[in-house]
Amino acid sequence: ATRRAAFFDEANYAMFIHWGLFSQLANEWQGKTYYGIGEWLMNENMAGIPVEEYKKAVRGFNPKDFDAYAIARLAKDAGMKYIVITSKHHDGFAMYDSKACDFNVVQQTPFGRDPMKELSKACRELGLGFGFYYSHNQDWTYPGGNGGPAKDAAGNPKTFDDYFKEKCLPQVEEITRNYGDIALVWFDTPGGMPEKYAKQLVETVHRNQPGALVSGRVGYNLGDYQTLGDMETPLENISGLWEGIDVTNDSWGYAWYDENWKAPAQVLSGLIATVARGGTFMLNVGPDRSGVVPAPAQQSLRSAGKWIAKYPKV
Ligand code: FUL
Repeated sequence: ATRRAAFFDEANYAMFIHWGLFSQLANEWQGKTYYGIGEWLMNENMAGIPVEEYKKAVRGFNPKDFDAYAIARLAKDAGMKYIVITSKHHDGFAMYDSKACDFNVVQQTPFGRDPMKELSKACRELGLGFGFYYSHNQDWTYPGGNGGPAKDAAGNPKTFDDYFKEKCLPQVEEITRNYGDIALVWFDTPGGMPEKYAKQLVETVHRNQPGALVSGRVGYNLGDYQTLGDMETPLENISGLWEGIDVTNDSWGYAWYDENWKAPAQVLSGLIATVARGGTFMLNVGPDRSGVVPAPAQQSLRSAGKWIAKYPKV
């Protein structure tokens, strides 16, 4: 635990990446734009896309300009120390080569590559830490997942336990075994999921990755550190290990219309407000339809990074 904590304490600035099938839809469905956080597009509060329809969208997923090294270099230039990326968000689509569930980037899209292999390698080569976001409770497309269908394709009822055993746990085994050493697993939105499942996930991560941290959002205070609310800037010192998370514009996942980019000074004020109060700061970017981080976000991060580079760590 000490080794894990030391990493977190020192590497106090990170790149968060929300990237998935939703990035290609970019808040647009059947010609209509839905405003809000892009990765929630299929949810009933936004476009309300039926599961079968959403699954068909994989045919258009081809972010052919994705360049893992370009993203890792951007994080470096920005002064960041590690990258945490969505391996599976609430929509259930795995952005890596998963044997546990075929609703994944390698098996079902024209893109056909495993971008997580590429990015984990690039991070290792450039000396950056690498971690995965994994939505453990919400899964809107797998039967039995929270927010997902209650029955499978054959009409059999499915429970959360089915989803957990068939998909969630096997996928967490995959992301903690197949990508080398990882820095952390960022579970999210535990909701009403029973504690025994959260416990099993924590055990799995720590068994496969003794050096990796588990985010507080795994639930039941079982994580190794606490995360503040989304886009929350702390107003006072907080004790223990904790992180603040924010966006470079308004959405986590890429939204075509969202141009509300933070200027370099805003990026720095979020970082300073968090780090000065004892936390670590994770700032999000959402690669666009072609797999590239939008240019204005790149510019802000790089220009903030130049300022950071001028002041050596004490
Ligand atoms: C949340 C999720 O529901 C959002 O989509 C996003 O991933 C954010 C970081 O955590 O609460």
